[in-house]
Amino acid sequence: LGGAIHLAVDLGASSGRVIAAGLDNGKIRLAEIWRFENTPVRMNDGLYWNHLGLWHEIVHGLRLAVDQVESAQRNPGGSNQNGPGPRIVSVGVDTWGVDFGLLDENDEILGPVRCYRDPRNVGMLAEATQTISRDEIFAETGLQFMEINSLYQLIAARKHNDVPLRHAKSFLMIADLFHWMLSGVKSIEASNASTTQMLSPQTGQWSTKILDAFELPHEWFPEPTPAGTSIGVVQPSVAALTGLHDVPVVVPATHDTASAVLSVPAEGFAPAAPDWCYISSGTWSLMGVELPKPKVNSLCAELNFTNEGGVHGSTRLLKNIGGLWVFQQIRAALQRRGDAPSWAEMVSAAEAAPPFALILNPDDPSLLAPPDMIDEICALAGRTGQDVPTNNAVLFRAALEGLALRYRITLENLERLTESSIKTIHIVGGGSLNELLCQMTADACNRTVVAGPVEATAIGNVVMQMIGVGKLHSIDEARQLVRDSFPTRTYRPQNTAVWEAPAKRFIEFS
Ligand code: LFR
Repeated sequence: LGGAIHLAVDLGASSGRVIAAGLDNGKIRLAEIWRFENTPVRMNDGLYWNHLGLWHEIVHGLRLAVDQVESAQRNPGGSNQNGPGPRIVSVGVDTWGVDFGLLDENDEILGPVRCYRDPRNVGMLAEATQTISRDEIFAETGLQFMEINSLYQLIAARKHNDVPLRHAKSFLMIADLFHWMLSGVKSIEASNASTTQMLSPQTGQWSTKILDAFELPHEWFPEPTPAGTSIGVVQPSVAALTGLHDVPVVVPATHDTASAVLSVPAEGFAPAAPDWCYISSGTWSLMGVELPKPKVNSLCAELNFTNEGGVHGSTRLLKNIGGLWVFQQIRAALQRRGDAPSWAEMVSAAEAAPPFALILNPDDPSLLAPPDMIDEICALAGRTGQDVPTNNAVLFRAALEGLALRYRITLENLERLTESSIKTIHIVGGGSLNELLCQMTADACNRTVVAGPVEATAIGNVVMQMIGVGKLHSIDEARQLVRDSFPTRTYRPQNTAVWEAPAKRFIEFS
């Protein structure tokens, strides 16, 4: 890579990366500098993120990036030898939503950071609606009801008389926490703030009604910062560790889903009547449309869709679907049993397995954080009167078919909500590489699927930094660049009729 380089730290629920990105002949080029695991840690009854371990990996990855750039400056050569030498011009972090850290009056982090699958959140939605009704919460926030949302995590903390909560003076979402570690500047980026269920989708500001109802101090929540803002430069202590001297910290759309949707290679930005939808496919599948404004109405509440804040004032009307989590956790359960199939082996076993031997709803609450996914699926099969799977291939296939069936229902509901007809489904993220799942999606939904780019979250992070430094000027321009830079693969519906009966059974079991 030559010329201006942007460093994207992209943290997902199972791994993190430091990626260097730049333009080469008018195309984005990405170089993965460092990849590390991210695993929630169980301690006593709680589930946490190892935020210091993550920070350690981030610093290491940034140092490696600087080393590589410096070595390229010393030894110009390679594909960009005629262009200017490489130089790092910005850095930004995107992460999953809803989780947060708290700082005390001295700006010290208070305790470990909780993971959204922490069991203490269970029951907190019911608890919240004793204070203010479900309808009112929805009218204020436009967000789908999930007990993982920051609001319910805060209510859980209050109920447990949590010491960090009692001493808190600042609230930062996970990406903000890392931006603060990088720059020393506290800010809350808008797209991630919108996942808290404490923000108004209409104004983009914190909801006074929600904060007051739950006695959450307004001072914790500064005005949300728009994506693309330069909040400062890498602070000297971090520059000493990484070599990133005076490099601006440009916050991207810090919610990974917002970044992923930004890099969907579709034509147009936030159409009022969308004819395409997206699935950001990873640990979760986030399926929805991009709209010019939020849709906070009774149908949306009934179908439990969410209005999350996107870039440049757009709204992501979407549904959280259990995603590849079930598939990943089946593998983790097998690993504990001493068996470790590769992803490719799991997918080919699924392909060869008999179809629809088990109908599995990936959003069954029992699958959110079970101690052992295989035991839980077997128990769920029993509870729904289905044969308990006796071989692994049936489990693998059920995890993928269940997703495709859920996509089918979500698509119908999206069309009802937006009163438009969706012609194309864009699948971005890691799941876009799963050919079996892409074809199942095309068949179950009877729509054309366009798969790719796989690196959607990192690409969205990078293009927003490019907008932030003035290299790109609009979302349309960013998407054109994504289209020019990354190939996609198209899947046409083939075998659609066989999905009719399973779709009916799926609704019975859900
Ligand atoms: C995807 C994601 C979803 C959010 C979930 C929990 O990685 O960010 O958008 O609902 O993780 O944070």
